[in-house]
Amino acid sequence: THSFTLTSLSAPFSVDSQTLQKQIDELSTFSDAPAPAVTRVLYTDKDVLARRYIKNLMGLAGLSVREDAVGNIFGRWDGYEPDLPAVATGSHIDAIPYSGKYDGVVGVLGAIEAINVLKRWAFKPKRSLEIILFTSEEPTRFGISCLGSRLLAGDETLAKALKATVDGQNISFFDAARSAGYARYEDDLSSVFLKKGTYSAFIELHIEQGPILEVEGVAIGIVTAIAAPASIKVDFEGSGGHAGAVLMPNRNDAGLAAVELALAVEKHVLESGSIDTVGTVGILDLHPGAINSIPSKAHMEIDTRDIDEKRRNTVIQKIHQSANTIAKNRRVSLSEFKIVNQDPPALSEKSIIEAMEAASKELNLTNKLMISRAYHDSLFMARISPMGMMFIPCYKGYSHKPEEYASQDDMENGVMVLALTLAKLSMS
Ligand code: HGY
Ligand code: MN
Ligand code: MN
Ligand code: MN
Repeated sequence: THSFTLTSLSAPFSVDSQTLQKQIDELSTFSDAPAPAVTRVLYTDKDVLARRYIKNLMGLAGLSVREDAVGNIFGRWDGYEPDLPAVATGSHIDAIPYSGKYDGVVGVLGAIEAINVLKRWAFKPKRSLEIILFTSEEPTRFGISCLGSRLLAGDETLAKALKATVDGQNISFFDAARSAGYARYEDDLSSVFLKKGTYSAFIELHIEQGPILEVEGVAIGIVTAIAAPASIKVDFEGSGGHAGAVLMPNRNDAGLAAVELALAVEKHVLESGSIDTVGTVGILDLHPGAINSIPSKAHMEIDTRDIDEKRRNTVIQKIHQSANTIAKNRRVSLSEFKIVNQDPPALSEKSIIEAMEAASKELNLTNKLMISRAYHDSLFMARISPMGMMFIPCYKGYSHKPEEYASQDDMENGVMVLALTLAKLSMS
């Protein structure tokens, strides 16, 4: 389906992987955690510095840069048929607390380098090529994952909810956005929604965040589907009291209710009967958080996913039932049980998978089809555009921690496949 190949042009087709590595290292210095950890949260000063760094590289690559009301950043290379739906690629540069410097970043800096590869190759795009830096993929600040790509995909509920959303320091979404220079003129975010058909394809390069490619010695992972994520916020409340003076029969310990529910999450996930069902409690706050005070409030946030949506939804129902049972048995109140998001999985477009396979073969790179257990902005871009994703190996599959690492060679392979796939899709 894609007649454009590596031999269609004669100029050198090569990645400047030294410069790419230098850029990865430089970007990682815009962080609120000491190296080698990276923390870069939406709309913070470090995030603004990192955005400036990326916009500068987009400009140097000859791209025309625009930003939308929430800070999704677009770098465009006009094709010779500029009215055709463009081909887009991109990822994110926000980093959860104490994480690594490759998650998301490889798909943004790698995309800019892919554009430079194509320019050095004297490629002329038919369909315009556009790089998207999604304003924030991680849920860190406002508890909403893929905030930028959900809005690009036209999430009206989210656009409304953001008017009443505050972060952990009670800063409103709009005040935070304005502090970073966004959302200055409008509280109505529908200007962010992309029209369907804006793109003929959206593809994302990302580290695998799993061990399979490294263990099997495969250079490129070609994603066929992205697992269905869900997150739940739960609050238990009890009467608290003195840790010494209140006798056990008279206690209603909110903390113990929360930890019992955390173990119930594990139980319900394991009883799903599939290795593809996962769940954890990544946030557990006890109030007042004093050793000798019985917790009067417990706030917990649950992340559960599965490649099978129905199976995942069954787990959520069981967790909800357990929360009610535990509250009753322990005489605490379940003051909040809020499903923050419960998203369907996304399937990759067959013709994009084929283009990626063809590109990998022409570059003599081993490749394999696989699912993505991590979610990505591609999960939401798939709602408004044919989608594809490719992975490169990362050290022991580590991610969301400072030991996260991808080798220069693996990044070079990923950028070559990305560049050649973009060329094929642009000429299709
Ligand atoms: O959590 C995720 O799956 C993504 O890496 N933020
Ligand atoms: Mn991540
Ligand atoms: Mn990511
Ligand atoms: Mn809460």
